[in-house]
Amino acid sequence: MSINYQDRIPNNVDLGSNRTLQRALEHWQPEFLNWWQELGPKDFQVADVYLRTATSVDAKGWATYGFVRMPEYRWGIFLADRDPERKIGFGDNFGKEVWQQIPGEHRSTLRRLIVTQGDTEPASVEQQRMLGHTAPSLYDLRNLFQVNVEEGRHLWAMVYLLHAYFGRDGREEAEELLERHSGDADKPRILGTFNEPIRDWLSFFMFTMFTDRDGKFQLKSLAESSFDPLARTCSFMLTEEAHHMFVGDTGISRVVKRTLEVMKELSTDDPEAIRNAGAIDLPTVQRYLNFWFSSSLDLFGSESSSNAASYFANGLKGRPDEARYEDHIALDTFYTIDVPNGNGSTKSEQIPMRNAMNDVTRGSYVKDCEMGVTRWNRLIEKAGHSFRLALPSTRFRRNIGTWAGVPTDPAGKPIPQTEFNAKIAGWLPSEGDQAYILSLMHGVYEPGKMAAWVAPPDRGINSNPVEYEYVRFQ
Ligand code: BYC
Repeated sequence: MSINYQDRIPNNVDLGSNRTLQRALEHWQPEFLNWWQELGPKDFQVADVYLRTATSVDAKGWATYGFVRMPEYRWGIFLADRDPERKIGFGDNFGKEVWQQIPGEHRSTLRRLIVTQGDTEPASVEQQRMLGHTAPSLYDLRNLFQVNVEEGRHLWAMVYLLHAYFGRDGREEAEELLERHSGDADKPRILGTFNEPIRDWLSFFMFTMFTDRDGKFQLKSLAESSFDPLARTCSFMLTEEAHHMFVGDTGISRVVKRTLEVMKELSTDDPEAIRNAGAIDLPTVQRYLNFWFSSSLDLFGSESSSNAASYFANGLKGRPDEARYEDHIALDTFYTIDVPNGNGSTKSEQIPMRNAMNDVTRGSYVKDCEMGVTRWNRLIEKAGHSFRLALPSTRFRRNIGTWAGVPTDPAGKPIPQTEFNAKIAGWLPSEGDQAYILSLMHGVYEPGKMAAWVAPPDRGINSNPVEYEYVRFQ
């Protein structure tokens, strides 16, 4: 169904035909806007920002670009078109009709999954709210705001499901999504990474590279759900998510590129000299990468998870790209995980495949992250340097799962706690690193100008030049 922009809430779900639901969402809308004003991007609400807005949900041509003030962005409800032939793709009900309504026995579990997904969206906006003050260029400022408004829309996507399918409980959950806040001592966001502060743009690029990529894999898993409205909304969210990861991936590439230019100019790889020239030395990039990648690994949950097994059995949450697997039942198969053996080394353990679904998804995620690292390393190699960026092991610095609290080095080798305590400061951004990175953060708002620590992008947005005035201040 085409998108209706005449309604107060743009939608392609024929919202006008369900007055009760429409009224409930229209009641939530001002609460969302209040939240946006209070905890959304600070101080840029009257700027005209060159943003894309969804105009249709098909793969091509869904976006239209134009100058919009963020509070006037048309947040709405967009689901990918319904496939009337779609069948359940995995688990105990494989091959049966997908559900247009929620079976009573799965109500609370699905609600929990939708709330957890929904909670991350406003959380990320809250985490990033101060970054506009220190954007390295207008191009980057615009990208930040694009990411922010789309995360706001992803919140709408989950709130629509809560209102439309979960009655009063759903409406209460929708309110609470605006009451928990990132880093709040009393009412924090649900998942760990979404309570970490993002004070600088290197962290923002790491977050959009690694944490938004968790979003990609979780949304892919939910796009397989037997609950068809959830699957359809996640399919469309994925098309928006791609740009967020692009911002992170190319952001880190641009940091590396600039550092390599400075290394060439100065003929040195000495971090001190590189910092004196206002760029970010590669070991510091590695420490930020270690922090955000390891935190994001926790977002996949435990290696062995009875929650994951029951999500899969009941058809609530599948594997990303489930169709690529041969066996969609996964009942009599096993999966091997490495676990600590308690003596400073590891042993293999076989667990039922269904219990391993979190780790299967994490494995696909790690491969996807590796492609980015390979691209960055190619730049370093081409510049003639032997330094290589690397993903730390999935055992390193974990807080959730089999390796939670187990001291290992970045390569995943178990080490004594005392050694870990002595070395961890060198593996993660130190206070000195953070102070240095923060010292580089200054807003650069002249069209085409870039901060000295980051190279310009290869191209602008929507065929516009990099020098385009992507944000116009009043
Ligand atoms: N922090 O069996 P377990 C995105 C909890 S990002 C805190 O190990 P399960 C985005 C877990 O909730 C994608 N708690 O794991 C990115 C459970 O608690 P309950 C967000 C954690 O349940 C950037 C307990 O530990 N979407 O979209 O199999 C910008 C034991 O759970 C953590 C989703 O996450 C953690 N890291 O899987 C904007 C999809 N990890 O229930 C947006 C929906 C686990 O016993 N969520 N726990 O109280 C899920 O599918 C699952 O909840 C998880 C965990 C994959 C997160």
